[in-house]
Formats: sequence, structure tokens, C-alpha cells
Amino acid sequence: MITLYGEGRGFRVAWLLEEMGLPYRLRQVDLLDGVEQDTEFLAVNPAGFIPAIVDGGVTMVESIAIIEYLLARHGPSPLAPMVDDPSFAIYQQFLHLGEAGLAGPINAIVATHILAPEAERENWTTGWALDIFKSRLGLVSRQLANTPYVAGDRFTAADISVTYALQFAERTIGFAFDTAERDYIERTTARDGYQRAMDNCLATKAWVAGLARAN
Ligand SMILES: N[C@@H](CCC(=O)N[C@@H](CS)C(=O)NCC(=O)O)C(=O)O
Repeated sequence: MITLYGEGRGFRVAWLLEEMGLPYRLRQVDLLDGVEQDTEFLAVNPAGFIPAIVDGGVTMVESIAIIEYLLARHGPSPLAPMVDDPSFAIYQQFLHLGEAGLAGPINAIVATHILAPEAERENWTTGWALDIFKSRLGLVSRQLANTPYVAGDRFTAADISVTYALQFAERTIGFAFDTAERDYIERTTARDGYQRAMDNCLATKAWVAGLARAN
């Protein structure tokens, strides 16, 4: 059985596994409390970040690479258009843009807001990272003006990547989206696979519930 280490971006992987109907075990990793002593996890990912997976003899990190691996190794799946499908290129683009162009830049802002000394929390780099996020979001918005999902008319793993990133921005820096993006998030998160992943990802569920209580 596949073991998924950690939530955070591991939520993407849990969501994909639910959509694909693959059995898995979620092994919690607490980055804020005692990860230095978590020898089992550090043996899986000596770099100490999440998510990671172990699938038989395969050990991997990087949420998007894990998604591509799972779809290739345990597919085929309608969540990943085949290479000769007209939507393949746009699918690949948004699958990666969800991390490289959206969630990645938000990471820099979140880490600076939480970890930097008070006087350095609003610096040039956080402004730059936000501009990167906004410019890439423009590509998402342009696509959503034409199709209900980022790779076209049907839901794919690229929507898992992008939806996670949009929710990450909303939940961490309070980014306010326009109607089209809000409708998109509502559409993708209404799926049973998302709900089941949420039920399994107890840390994410508790975090989101805490945010709702605070607002
Ligand atoms: N590009 C990586 C980003 C992974 C990442 O930033 N994970 C966060 C939690 S969601 C983390 O482990 N941060 C602590 C660290 O990087 O040391 C991915 O998509 O998996």
C-alpha cells in the first residue's frame, strides 16, 4: 500500500489518490513539533520537507512529480490526458504552474511573514513573490474565461494542483479572488474525491475549521 507522509501539499496527493481510488495510508508529519526526532520520516526524506511517498520500492518527494508518477504508474486515468490528446500541453502547463508559479511564490511570503524578524516581514521579496503569483493567476483567469477547468471541459490533475495553490493563497495570506476563481474553487472542491481527502487529512481539516472560526 502507498504511504503518504505529511499533509500541506500532501493534500494534493491525497486528493489524487482518492480520485484514482487507490488505497493509501496517511502518515502524519508535524513540521512544527519534533520533526528533528522523526527518524522514520527523515529516513524517507532526509531533507525534511513534505510531502513524500513510499510505494513499494519507490520513495519520492515533490507533490507534482508524485502526481505524475502515480498517474503514470497506476494509470491510465482520465485525470491525465494522453500525450496525443489536444489538451495535453495545456494540462502539463497548469499542472506545473500550480506549484512553480502559484504555490511556490506564496511559500516565500508565508515563510517571511511567520519566520522573519518583525521589521523584515514586508520586504521587497514578498512584494515580488506576490507579483509573480498575480501574473500567473492571470493565466488561470484567462483560461477560466473559456473553460470550466484549467485544461478544458473536464476535471484533471492540473485542477488539483491549481485549486490547492489558490486555497493555499486564500488561507495563508488572505488573497481575495474574483468571482470566476471563486466559482472554480467551488466547482472543483464539490467533488467527492476532495471531500474524502479532506476527511482523511485531519491536520488540514482542523486548520481550515480554525480559520473559519476566526473569520
Ligand atoms: N515544491 C514542493 C514544496 C514542498 C513544500 O514547500 N512543503 C512545505 C509544506 S507544504 C514544507 O515542507 N516546508 C518546510 C520545508 O520546506 O522545510 C512540493 O510541491 O512538494
